[in-house]
Amino acid sequence: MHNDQRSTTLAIFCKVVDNFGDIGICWRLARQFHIEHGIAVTLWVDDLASFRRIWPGVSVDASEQMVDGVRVLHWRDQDGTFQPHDVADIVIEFFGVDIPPGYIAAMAQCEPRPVWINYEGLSAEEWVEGCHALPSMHPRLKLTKHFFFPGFTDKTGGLLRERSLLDARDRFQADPAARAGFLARLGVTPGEMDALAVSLFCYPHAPVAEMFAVWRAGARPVTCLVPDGVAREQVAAFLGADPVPGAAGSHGNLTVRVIPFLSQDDYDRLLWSCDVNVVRGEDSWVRAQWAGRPFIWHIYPQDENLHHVKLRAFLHKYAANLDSLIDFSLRWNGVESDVPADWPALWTSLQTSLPTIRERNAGWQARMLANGDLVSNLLDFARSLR
Ligand code: TRH
Repeated sequence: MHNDQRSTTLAIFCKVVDNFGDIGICWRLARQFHIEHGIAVTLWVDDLASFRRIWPGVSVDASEQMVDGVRVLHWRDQDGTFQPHDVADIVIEFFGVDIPPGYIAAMAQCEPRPVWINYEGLSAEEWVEGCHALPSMHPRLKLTKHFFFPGFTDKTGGLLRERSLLDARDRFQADPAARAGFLARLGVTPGEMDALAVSLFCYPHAPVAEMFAVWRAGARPVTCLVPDGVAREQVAAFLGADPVPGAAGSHGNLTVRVIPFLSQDDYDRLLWSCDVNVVRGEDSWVRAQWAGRPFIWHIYPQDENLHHVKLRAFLHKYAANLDSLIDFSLRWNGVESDVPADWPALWTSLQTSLPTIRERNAGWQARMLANGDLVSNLLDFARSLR
């Protein structure tokens, strides 16, 4: 961004919601800006313990630390005075978090002004295209921020995807020994690997007990791999034991195994290894799309069931005519209907469609690839504003 020799600087402000929401996306953004574009990134984050869960190299006590080349600052409060030289060339506020007022005042003194981005949530709704890249003037200061929306079309910011992601996935998926070795490291036995493998990452209200009952009574052996802390109550009830990593139990045709909470890179390997992935929120949902395996999305709940609108918008784009996937996804997310959910029938129908869903995913990926990757798109946009 600058004409001098120093690299572009970028700051991301991230507040963790509901245990560890949003740090997943912010950390992925930070790493990619740094690794692929040589940008000096500072990540401000309020909850280092949550951050550490997805990236074990993080120290929870440090007010400032370098993590894989990214400067991480513990964002404790809104205090502090800042000078223009403290301000990054590009400032990203994540999901409209309030940047400290002193930092904003310093932004207004910079010449030229930094590019100020409000990074929004991913949605397949039609209105997103109309709002992507819109400016918003600061009410008092001579500053403008711009909305940046990830999305599924070329009129949005696209999806997060690292340059080497799909090659790494292809190599892994072409190598059965890599899968076997990876799963063995997580404690999965050879017998469990031969069953239909399902990874489970969902919010606590998902109908997990209902699915466990279906898989247990089903004709086909299922291994369900659950990272530590996910669906804790339902997993404990199934196992009849504390759901700590390494705990496993089988009833009928279902084995449930608790695995450690993985680093983001290993979590990708888990998605690449499984036949079906249950994912949630935003980042794991996008990773599941790139993994190329059938997935069920558990969307983050919103007031007045607004999330059901968002869910339907995605299913409309992604799963048109795949009724089994649509029906299962709506029920998994608590969309009510006149009749109670028939979980055995929903699963049987979904299972029959798995090969079709896999094919659909390949076409979907080709379309998403054509939109470019989000980080490159964001940088192009930022450069166009300077
Ligand atoms: O953390 P989430 O629940 O995120 C959500 C969404 O961003 C949502 O829109 C937001 O508003 C809500 O937070 C509060 O789920 P998400 O986005 O999938 O992020 C989880 C991250 O955890 C993701 O980067 C993958 C990572 N992960 C691991 O690294 N290891 C694991 O073992 C698992 C299960 C996940």
